[in-house]
Amino acid sequence: MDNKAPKVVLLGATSVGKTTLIKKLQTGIFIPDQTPTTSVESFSKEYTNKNGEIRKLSLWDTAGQERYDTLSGFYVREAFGVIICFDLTFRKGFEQIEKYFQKLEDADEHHFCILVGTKYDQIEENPNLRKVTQQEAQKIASQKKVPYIEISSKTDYNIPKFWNKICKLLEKVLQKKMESSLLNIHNITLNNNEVEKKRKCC
Ligand SMILES: Nc1nc2c(ncn2[C@@H]2O[C@H](COP(=O)(O)OP(=O)(O)O)[C@@H](O)[C@H]2O)c(=O)[nH]1
Ligand SMILES: [Mg+2]
Repeated sequence: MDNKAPKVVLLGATSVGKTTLIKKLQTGIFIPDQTPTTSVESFSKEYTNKNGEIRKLSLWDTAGQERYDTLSGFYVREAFGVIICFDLTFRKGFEQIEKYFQKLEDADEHHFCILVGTKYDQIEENPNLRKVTQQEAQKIASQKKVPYIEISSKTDYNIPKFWNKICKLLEKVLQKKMESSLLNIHNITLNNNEVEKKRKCC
């Protein structure tokens, strides 16, 4: 575990493919039939930003079962980014994504979020398996003001695009955090100067 790299947390119901996606990003391989995640696991991955600087982000896998909800909430609070996953072939799971969006209310002030529809390969193989249309997922994403992307860890569909997207979103968050901490330092300096002025005049 890398506690220094900015945390990006994956959320979503059991079996949507969170662990498989993380392993795919980690190894480049689709490893089917992951053992169910029962705690929180993480791994760090490097990326190069547009200025050519090498940065790291830490992806945190969570368990989808309700009994782990408090635990995942704890990680969301510290997260710089949240990836909400749902399975494109499982309608009921999609109907539950609101609860993951609600967790964001507890998140750090500056964070990003992205909505991800998983297992696109199954739809490519058999379009009848699609249980959530692109339009309705896009509509929810637009309402929540977050990007939406459909991916497949199995065929690699949109995986590089997804990875680039989260790196860019993280860069924006880091920029905002830097600006806000500079602003805080500026405010502290201003306030101190005010105190200094008052002291001098009294
Ligand atoms: N066809 C297909 N199956 C997937 C994909 N991603 C995950 N799976 C399968 O979905 C099941 C649950 O995946 P897992 O990563 O354990 O889900 P998690 O509970 O969200 O971590 C496993 O059998 C995976 O092999 C995908 O992109 N395509
Ligand atoms: Mg898992």
